[in-house]
Amino acid sequence: MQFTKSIEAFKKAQEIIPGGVNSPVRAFKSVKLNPVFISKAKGAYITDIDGNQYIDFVASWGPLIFGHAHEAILTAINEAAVKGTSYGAPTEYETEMAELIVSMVPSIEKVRMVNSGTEATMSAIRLARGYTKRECILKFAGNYHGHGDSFLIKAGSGAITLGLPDSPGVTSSTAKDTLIAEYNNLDSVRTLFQEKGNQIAAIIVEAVAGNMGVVVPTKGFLQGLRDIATEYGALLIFDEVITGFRLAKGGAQELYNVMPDITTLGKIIGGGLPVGAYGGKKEIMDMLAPIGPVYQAGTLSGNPLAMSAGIAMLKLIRDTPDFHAELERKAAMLEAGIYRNMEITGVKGLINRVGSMMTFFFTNETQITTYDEAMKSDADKYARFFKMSLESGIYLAPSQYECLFVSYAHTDKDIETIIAANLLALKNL
Ligand code: KE4
Repeated sequence: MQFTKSIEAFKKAQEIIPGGVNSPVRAFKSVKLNPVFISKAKGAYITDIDGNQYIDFVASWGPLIFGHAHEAILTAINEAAVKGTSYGAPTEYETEMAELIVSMVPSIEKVRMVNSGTEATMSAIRLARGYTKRECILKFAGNYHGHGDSFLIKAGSGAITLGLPDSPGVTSSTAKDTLIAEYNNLDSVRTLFQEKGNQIAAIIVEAVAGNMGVVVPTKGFLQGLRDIATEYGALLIFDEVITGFRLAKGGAQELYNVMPDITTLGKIIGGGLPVGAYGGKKEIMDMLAPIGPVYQAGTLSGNPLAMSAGIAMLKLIRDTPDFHAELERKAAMLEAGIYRNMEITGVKGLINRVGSMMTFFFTNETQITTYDEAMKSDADKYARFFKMSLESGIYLAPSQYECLFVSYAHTDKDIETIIAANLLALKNL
């Protein structure tokens, strides 16, 4: 493979865009490579501007669970676009989207659309603070909830990838209101509540963590959070921006049968267009302007293009028979193949997986259930693995601390291809 055009394009982009990218993880910094610039994608495949084609396991970081340029989604966008792209006035698209979300996500009675996962989580904690009249929020080291100031303390995703878990620009007065606990450690949560329980507005958690690599909630962890929040009168917020609609029609809350007070959504509900949402009980959501005092607004919130794409996507998920079972089958096939490859090559590692989201950690640990265990992974080995995978036509997340996503568009042959490429890469690590 050659990357001449991407190298040129990156050089040019860096002159006028900070780091040459509009989101840091795309810069391929932690895998020490020039990022590939994409020209097109269809189904499970993505093509860069040098004409190299890859099987895509990033899926635009999760949204494209049916693969790229799905006919039903393109048709929906086109039908909406010819009638105008945004009105700044209510449309029936928004009501239809809200009906779909309420019908599929068990804890949501009312929902507000925004334009990104970050906007959803920022708004959700403002709502929780307004509803409880408390100021602190509790998050978990390694969890990433977007780039809102309150979250950029011990954050995951790009913040870990680039070694920047805390960000300059976040004021000390903001940071003091964010309490940090350890994922899968209920004692660390209980201790903070014993100290500051009556000041904590909400716990916000990735119900299945995807931003320190995949870390699965241990038995009782999510229910434990539910019980502690209820005991102290705090709200429980499930950040389901990744897991929503991916792990089940009703996301992680359906899979684990634990009901949060507020759920944040994004990615999949936009069908690849910019969308976020947050929803919960009527009593809480009715605190929002214009009926309540908690303010939140957005010029393009609920715009007809994003709504039409998201409605088409949610209907595909709702109406495709055995949709999640099929994702599970393919993802399990991939996991088994990689474990076979580790047996053959003697490479040490482990996979954390729930449904179609997984992470292959290069590690000597026998389990990874906490941030500290995840941080022991060998990011340099991952970088070498990433490069060999890319050159074999496999497009993975350019970071050890992200997810590999299996989509409905991946065929069994695609899974066999990535398993073969994985073996080749492990043999040459
Ligand atoms: P956005 O603002 O990027 O739409 O969503 C923020 C967000 C919120 N919550 C969770 C659990 C998330 O994973 C995200 C964003 N995910 C990252 C990748 N893990 C987006 C990729 C990027 O930053 O470019």
